[in-house]
Amino acid sequence: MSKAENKSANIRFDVVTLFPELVNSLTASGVVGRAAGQDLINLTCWNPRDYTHDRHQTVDDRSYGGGPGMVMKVQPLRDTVHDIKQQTAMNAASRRVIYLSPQGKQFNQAAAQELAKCSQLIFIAGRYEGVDERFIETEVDEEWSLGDYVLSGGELPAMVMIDSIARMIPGVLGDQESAEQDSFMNRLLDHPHYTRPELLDDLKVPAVLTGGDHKKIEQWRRQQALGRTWLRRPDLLKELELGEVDQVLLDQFIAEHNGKR
Ligand code: 21W
Repeated sequence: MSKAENKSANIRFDVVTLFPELVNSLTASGVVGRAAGQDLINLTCWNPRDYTHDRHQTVDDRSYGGGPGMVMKVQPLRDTVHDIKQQTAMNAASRRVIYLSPQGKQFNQAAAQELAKCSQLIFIAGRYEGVDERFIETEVDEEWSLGDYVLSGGELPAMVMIDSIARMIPGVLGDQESAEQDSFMNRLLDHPHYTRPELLDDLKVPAVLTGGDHKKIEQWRRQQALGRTWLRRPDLLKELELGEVDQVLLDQFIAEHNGKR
């Protein structure tokens, strides 16, 4: 077994944040809450303000070179990370220090899968204009972004990453939920879903779904998944090598749309 991999499946998330109550709310409900309750994951927040030594508990300072916006100081962040490593004493080979920032690589499902192999992830959530570059150089292993839109800090991105990574840990999802994990997930969009009533105003559930022919249903769902991906996310479809059956289903869908998106 590789030292760098988390085969015990258990994972701990440590989050360095000025807003621990915001991040801790992740464990109050839902899938992640249940996982924490079962000790499949551990989430612990660490406030860099607790690692300051001045009367005002200063964690930020003005930017060298001038301009508006404050920068997070190195010392409180560095002391926090060092204390986490000391107190938690996890195998350094299966531990990552992750800084959330708009300059990072864009997070996706493949990254979630890779990071779920670690046994400890230490997230640094920045506020203000971000952290002193020397903290990144000396303490950070990886820098991740959620995408090209502006947020107020790294807390929500850390929570998003923890949610998606926790779902990959065996036992976190129930049988019903984990059925979704296999097949083409994250390479193809999902098919439409319907529940009762069968007739809503003048809108009927597609007849194939109430007909009881499970082979037909499977085929219809597959075709809808392929068709919607063609309509809405041609970028995803371009990455796929479709099999013969899939190609026929998609060609039929496209023909029914007169070839137009
Ligand atoms: C946002 C800090 C923008 C600084 C360009 C040049 C973490 C984030 C964050 C934040 C600025 C993530 C500027 C997606 C995000 C985060 C806070 C820079 C001035 N822009 N993923 N100068 N989006 N954001 N503002 O915002 O900490 S991951």
